[in-house]
Amino acid sequence: MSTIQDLNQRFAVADKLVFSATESNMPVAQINTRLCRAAITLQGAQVFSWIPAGEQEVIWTSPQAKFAPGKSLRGGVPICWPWFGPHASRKEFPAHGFARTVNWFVKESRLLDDDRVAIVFGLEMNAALREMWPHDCTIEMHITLGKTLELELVTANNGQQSFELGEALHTYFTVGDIRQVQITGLENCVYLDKVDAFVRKQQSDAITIDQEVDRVYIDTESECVIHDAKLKRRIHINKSGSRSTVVWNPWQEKAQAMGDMGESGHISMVCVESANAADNVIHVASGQTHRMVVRYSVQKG
Ligand code: TA6
Repeated sequence: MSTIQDLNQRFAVADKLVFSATESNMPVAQINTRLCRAAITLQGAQVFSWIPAGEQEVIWTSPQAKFAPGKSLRGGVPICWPWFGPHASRKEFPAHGFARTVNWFVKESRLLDDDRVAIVFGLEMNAALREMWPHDCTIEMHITLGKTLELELVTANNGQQSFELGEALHTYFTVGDIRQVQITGLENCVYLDKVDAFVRKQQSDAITIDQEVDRVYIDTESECVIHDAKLKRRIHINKSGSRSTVVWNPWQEKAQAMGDMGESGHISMVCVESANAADNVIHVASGQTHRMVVRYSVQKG
């Protein structure tokens, strides 16, 4: 793994993108421009803060989040890849795949003409990872940070065989009070209700949350909007190359059992995840490249 000095020599952009280390010695990319402030751990290529100019924090990271090598970080934008949820046949493999708990490397960084910062991360498929995922493929995460946050997860199949891919950008959003939030964009969609034995149901109205919610909405590429009455803002989520949207809030009891959600963490977060899961896992043929692109923006009111 590169040292902080090495990262700064090769990829820092003046004082707008610099690399530093957490107390636990994990490298972090810090972005500070006239458009936004943000932070990304190289472990998991995981954005864990994004504050567009004039806004409050958009991404929720638990006050109890553990920045520890090899451990998943509670909050931010965990990358679930190459499967979502438990592995289909090997229960001992990590939930949501391995991409979120291994170190990624920086491939490229750039300051764009309009002052956005673009960073490309790659993941080295070493022998241990190949044991869990024996496919010849390349994965990249392209992150572009400004008044909007754009994330592109690119999977290329370089092998002779096709494979099935499950994935999600498991984004935790900050909300003022989940009991005063509505999520629109999934009306009329079918979802698998994970808190009711995966029974298929249909969403009728906007989503409101006052208990545990864990749903995989399928066959939807719609824009979702998080309407936050307390923070008086709307977070827009636009996507392409993603046919599922997952909505999750563990609510109080499960949050407490998790141990890293903080005192009343479930009140101030909601996950709205752009995914390809369940019915929508992706068949990536030999030589094909699959791209999931997600864009977040914030409006007042
Ligand atoms: O995306 C929702 C979900 O799959 C839930 O079922 C819940 O367990 C959550 O992800 C968190 O998973 P994690 O492995 O990060 O604790």
